[in-house]
Amino acid sequence: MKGTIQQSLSGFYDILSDGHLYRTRARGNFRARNIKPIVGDRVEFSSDDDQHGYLLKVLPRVNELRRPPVANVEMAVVVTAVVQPTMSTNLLDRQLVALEKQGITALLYFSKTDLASDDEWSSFLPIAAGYRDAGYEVFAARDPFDQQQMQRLQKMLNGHVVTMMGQTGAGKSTLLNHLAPELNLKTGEISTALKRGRHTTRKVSLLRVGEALIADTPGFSSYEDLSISKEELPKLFPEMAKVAPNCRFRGCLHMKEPGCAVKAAVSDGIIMESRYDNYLQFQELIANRKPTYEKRRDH
Ligand SMILES: Nc1nc2c(ncn2[C@@H]2O[C@H](COP(=O)(O)OP(=O)(O)OP(=O)(O)O)[C@@H](O)[C@H]2O)c(=O)[nH]1
Ligand SMILES: [Mg+2]
Ligand SMILES: [Zn+2]
Repeated sequence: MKGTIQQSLSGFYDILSDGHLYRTRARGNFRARNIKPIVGDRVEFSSDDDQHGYLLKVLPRVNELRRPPVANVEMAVVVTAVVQPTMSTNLLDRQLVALEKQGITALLYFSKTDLASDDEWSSFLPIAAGYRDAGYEVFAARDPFDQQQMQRLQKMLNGHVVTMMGQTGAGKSTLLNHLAPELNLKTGEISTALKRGRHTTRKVSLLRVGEALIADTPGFSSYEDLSISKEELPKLFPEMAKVAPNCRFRGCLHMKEPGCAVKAAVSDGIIMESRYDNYLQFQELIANRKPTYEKRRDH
């Protein structure tokens, strides 16, 4: 049988298969082969009855996040509050770059839209449109829990392993509670889910939200260390990558080069200025962190 590990706890692996949960133990020499099954893993298992069984084989991983350890994450819901705190497109773009780097599809959900004044809302609208034009799926209804929006989001998540991302207090748990009220997640306090602290359990689990499996966590904390090369960065901005073939020079970094199609697209209002500014700032970060980057690359 095949399934997905939903939870791992002291030697047991709970495997979800066709809506059924099986509590299994690993059989065979996973440790000797240096394989540690983690949540999100697609696995083969045998079962003695409709509740128990043995984990036999971990199928090849598409990707693997370290913190928290989750395999095969295909999607991330990036939750960003439009107000409270003031929105930072810089932080959002960092998260998007990190996700692009991992090959994870980002869905942009904007929370606290109900708290925005009419003025704040009007200045937010072009930002939402900009991300949509950049190629991202955007969820930004005036009512953050608008039923149609919730249905559209749930539909996109179904069948996938998903991680939540976003600043603390952005509204990740709140959103999940609206998608699946039975979860009853704690909100309004720092979440300790999946973090290995002194007082937290070593349990790592994915939540069942409709037909999706979701990690309620910031996901991975690679915001600061963009271990990305300067040549790679422009490829992680999809809207820039799209027009880059029209730049005069191949390998154009869209900085000082003449005949740059990206800069032209920014001037023409086709690419968001904030995205381009953040791009330049990330390039600067990369330039300043070059030694660290090269060291890391060795292992
Ligand atoms: N009015 C309003 N309040 C919201 C919205 N989203 C979240 N909140 C409130 O913001 C606070 C923080 O929300 P949480 O869902 O706990 O935030 P979180 O992203 O899970 O935070 P961490 O678990 O610490 O990472 C809570 O008091 C929520 O009720 C929203 O869309 N509108
Ligand atoms: Mg939370
Ligand atoms: Zn260019």
